[in-house]
Amino acid sequence: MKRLLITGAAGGLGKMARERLSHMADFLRLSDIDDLGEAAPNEEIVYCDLGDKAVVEAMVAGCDGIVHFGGISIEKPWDLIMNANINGVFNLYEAARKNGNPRIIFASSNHAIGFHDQTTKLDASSPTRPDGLYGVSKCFGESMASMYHDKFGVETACVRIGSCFPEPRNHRMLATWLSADDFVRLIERVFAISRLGCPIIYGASDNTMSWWDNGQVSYLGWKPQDNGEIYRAKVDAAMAQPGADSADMIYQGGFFATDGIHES
Ligand code: NAI
Ligand code: 15L
Repeated sequence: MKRLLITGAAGGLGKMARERLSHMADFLRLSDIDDLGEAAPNEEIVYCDLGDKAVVEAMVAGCDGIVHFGGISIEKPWDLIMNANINGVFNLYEAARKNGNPRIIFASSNHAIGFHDQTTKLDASSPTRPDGLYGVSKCFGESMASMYHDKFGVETACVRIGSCFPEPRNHRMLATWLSADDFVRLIERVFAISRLGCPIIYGASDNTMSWWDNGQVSYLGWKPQDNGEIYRAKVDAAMAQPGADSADMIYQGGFFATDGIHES
């Protein structure tokens, strides 16, 4: 690619992508509302609130691919979610439609299906069961991606990311963990494959404990290689395993499922 856009580049995953994806394009265009520091010679920095349609269009112009990490990433008041994850996603897809249909990775979340219980195995056809307003916004993003694919041919990988941190932080994340290495391997496949379509992909490593089946996207050729299980002893030593009646042991989305509406 000539130019790959990374939104949310000041965030946790955006910083990882900034470090790890420079081999994929001549230029990385990095965008956020937060500080992005100095641009390296192969980087362009664009400050952009995703809720601002005109600025989003300028941000997307000239990009051949988009890794869309920008937005509200946990449960928050609705006005924040609406600006970044609802209006922002619409603005991004309109900008893509008007600028040559760059391929998109949409950072969806396990919280789109977080109300399913942990005994249920899900695949790409399973119904969504969002566990909060944030999860609802991710279902909206997946629907937006689907419509822009069917109607306008914009291709998107909707990645229902589990928990992408350096290590699993609790017992639930032994199942939901996605290593940065496995995520980078997935991003490489998404941009390498000739026909992507608009698949739903569960973003998890090859964890021994697993609730998700990626069989329907085997055509991507993505083979996660890491396994959260190697951290089990460390997690056990750091904290007691929650009781069987705890949200973290019942719902795939863990405590998000029992969290209330954040009014302010
Ligand atoms: P983060 O919260 O660290 O980064 C999100 C970035 O988006 C921040 O730098 C923030 O400034 C920016 N942002 C927020 N509102 C914005 C707006 N209105 N306009 C422009 N930029 C705005 O989140 P993280 O962990 O890096 O996640 C990245 C994406 O992946 C998010 O969309 C999140 O929902 C998704 N995700 C992440 C998971 C993880 O385990 N890290 C799990 C599931 C989904
Ligand atoms: C998410 O969607 C969040 O962005 C991230 O911060 C974690 O909470 C993750 O899900 C998770 O469920 O572990």
